[in-house]
Amino acid sequence: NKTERTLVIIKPDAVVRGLIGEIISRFEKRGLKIIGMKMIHIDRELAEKHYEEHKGKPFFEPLIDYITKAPSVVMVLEGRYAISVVRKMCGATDPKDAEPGTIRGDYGLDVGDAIYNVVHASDSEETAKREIALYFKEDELFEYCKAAEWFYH
Ligand code: YYY
Ligand code: MG
Repeated sequence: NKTERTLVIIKPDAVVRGLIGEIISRFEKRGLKIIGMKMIHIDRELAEKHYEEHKGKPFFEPLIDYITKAPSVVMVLEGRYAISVVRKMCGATDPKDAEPGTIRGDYGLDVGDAIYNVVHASDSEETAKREIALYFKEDELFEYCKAAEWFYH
């Protein structure tokens, strides 16, 4: 049993398509706890930091254009093995390869210059730590008990 925190971004394509509620709802129903959440318009500086591992790749500039094109909703989710569980819920990077039942497999398909794929999720403990710190200050993350926790503990 391991409790983890992970960063999720509801990307600009999902925001402008009106999918914020749908996506948040999936994570809530799965049992993940939202411990931080806000809407931000990611600027180029932050986008380049976030995606620094992809700097120099052919899709880097289109990716930065995409993620800065409209506001995003960023959130920190906490739960049992949250990092791998949330990655699985998001599905394969290219929506055409994502299984139905995943967020990308249910809501993505069209792509722009870059792969417009609805959501981002941290892929390891190390990246989760780095990405959470990129978007949230300590006092923007909250500890609270969900109503059902008495049942399990
Ligand atoms: O972690 P994940 O988002 O699933 O994929 P990454 O390989 O880290 O790539 C980050 C981001 O870059 C991806 O969500 C879409 C975009 N991208 C792209 O536009 N074209 C590619 N060939 C690979 C990735
Ligand atoms: Mg990645």
